[in-house]
Amino acid sequence: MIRAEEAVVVVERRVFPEAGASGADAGPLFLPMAADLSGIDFVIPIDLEHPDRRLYYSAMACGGVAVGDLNGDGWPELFFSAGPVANRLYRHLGEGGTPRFAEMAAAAGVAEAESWCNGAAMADVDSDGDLDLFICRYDEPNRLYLNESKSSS
Ligand SMILES: [Ca+2]
Ligand SMILES: [Ca+2]
Repeated sequence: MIRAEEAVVVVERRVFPEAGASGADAGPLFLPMAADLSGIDFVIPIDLEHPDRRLYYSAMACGGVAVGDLNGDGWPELFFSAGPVANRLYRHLGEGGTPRFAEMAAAAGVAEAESWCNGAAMADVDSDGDLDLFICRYDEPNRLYLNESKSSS
């Protein structure tokens, strides 16, 4: 299990060593960031009492991640499909500097707390200029959520 304090967020852009002239001298590509700083405290638990616990033995166990600017403010949101627990949608607070997020899956209507979700993608499916969210669910139909952010603003 990954502890919340081990959650990693990119805090600095670096060039991959193969692409840059300075190579490995540039230091690490990623730095760990504490959950209390980022606001991302998401953990997929191992719930041995869950009715679908058999999924831990297959590739269906873990969730997926989708990243995109859902509200059009120029900052990327993070969506985690979460297997045995409710999904998480972290809205980027857009403050610059250290990235900070606020969880809003239930408010956005994408928590899917009763489903075992195991994948996600963002794309502008209806060509209205905003990203929509596709969520894969185990043993039930997948769901496409059309983003209504633009129509409600
Ligand atoms: Ca955003
Ligand atoms: Ca759209």
